[in-house]
Amino acid sequence: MSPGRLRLPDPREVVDRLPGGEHVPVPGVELAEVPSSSRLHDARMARTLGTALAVTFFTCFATGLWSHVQQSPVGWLPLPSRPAGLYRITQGVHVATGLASVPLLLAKLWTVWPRFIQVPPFRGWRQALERLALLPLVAGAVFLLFSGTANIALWYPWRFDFRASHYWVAWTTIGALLVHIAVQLPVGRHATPEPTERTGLSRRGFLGSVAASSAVITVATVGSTVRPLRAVSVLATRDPAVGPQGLPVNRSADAAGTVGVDVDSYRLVVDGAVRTPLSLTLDDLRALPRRRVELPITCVEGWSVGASWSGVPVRDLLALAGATGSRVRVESLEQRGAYRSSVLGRRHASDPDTLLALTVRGEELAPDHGFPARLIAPNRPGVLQTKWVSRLVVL
Ligand code: HEM
Ligand SMILES: Nc1nc2c(c(=O)[nH]1)N[C@H]1C(S)=C(S)[C@@H](COP(=O)(O)O)O[C@H]1N2
Ligand SMILES: [Mo]
Repeated sequence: MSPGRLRLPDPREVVDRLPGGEHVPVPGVELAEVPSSSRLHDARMARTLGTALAVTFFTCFATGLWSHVQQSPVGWLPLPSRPAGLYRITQGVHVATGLASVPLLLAKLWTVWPRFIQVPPFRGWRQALERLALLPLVAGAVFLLFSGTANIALWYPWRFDFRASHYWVAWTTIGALLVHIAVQLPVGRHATPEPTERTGLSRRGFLGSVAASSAVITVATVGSTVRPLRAVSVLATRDPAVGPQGLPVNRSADAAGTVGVDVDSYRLVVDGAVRTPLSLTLDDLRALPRRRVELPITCVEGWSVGASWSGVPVRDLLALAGATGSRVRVESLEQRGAYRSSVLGRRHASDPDTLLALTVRGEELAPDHGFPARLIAPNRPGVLQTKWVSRLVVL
């Protein structure tokens, strides 16, 4: 380094400068001196918080992609219907790790902020690249955490499609994160100067409060899916025990325009790729052999609740109609609305626990839960558990 290009501080002040003195393991990636000498702004702190964030972000990314393929299936990946509670776990983990990332990200930005204002902003092309990757990384991380939190809080302050934007920003953020890690990894291993300053908040105290904030956020929200914690989950946007028949409702029968279904004229139609199309009255349907299953409703927005359902297995209806196809489009009485129909893949359509449910917790379905019949299938996001079902089209 040429001294003329840097404003070097007094050597006594740079003992724990970011990220650590004279270690220059990768040409051009040496991290510049910054005007702060606190141990809370040093490379070790940045790396500790960065490691925690990498864990939560990769977990969010993996579980998010998993959620994405449930709703936008790809041909080469047949979706399993087992284990029955898998999606409940992956989506619960997605939302919980996402929310726990909020204090981590704030702490990380606070730790590294002196580097954003350092002069010169970068030295060499490697550091320039690293700096450039920070833009999509920071902007993307903030966007994901903000849009995700707003989504589960049922606040939609945007005009764009949440799923599409959250999905593509996730890819760019993870790409930028990989670049960031690739550049920082060799630097980090060498930079471990012991801080000299002993005043103010200690390293342990700072990390402890960040960890405590994450823990409080988790406990305060995870009760929307971990039922025993519902009483202490004061920030949870859903109480999994509140709603008709003790189950929350996202879209009510009123909102869907399916209130007061005429029981006499109701028909369940099974057609499409079948030998004998069916048109069953509600009494016909009720007279068929039923099965009872214990399955959760798992909303993509992070709440979930298990219940016992009984109804007619979809595969029995397909057998009755002599289905020649293996996938099924489930259609609702609802006329408009993004979730008025869903498709059962081969494995879900043939799973004995995939039901056209007629009861929940021993009672006829409440209108809000899909009276007279609703789909309930194992390992499936709530958005695809179609309510007020009136037609199965075999594909
Ligand atoms: C507070 C943090 C977060 C929350 C509350 C959150 C919430 C959500 C929710 C509710 C969905 C389901 C959307 C739907 O199907 O309607 C979702 C999907 C997804 N999330 Fe997050 N998220 C957060 C952070 C992240 C992060 C950090 C990443 C990636 C690094 C990520 C990646 C994804 C992906 C890839 C999907 C699938 C999108 C799709 O279906 O097309 N999320 N998230
Ligand atoms: N026809 C129809 N079915 C639907 C929906 C909808 O809007 N329309 N919402 C879905 C969503 S997002 C969820 S989480 C579940 C919730 O089921 P519940 O209201 O019985 O708890 O229903 C699903 N079924
Ligand atoms: Mo949902």
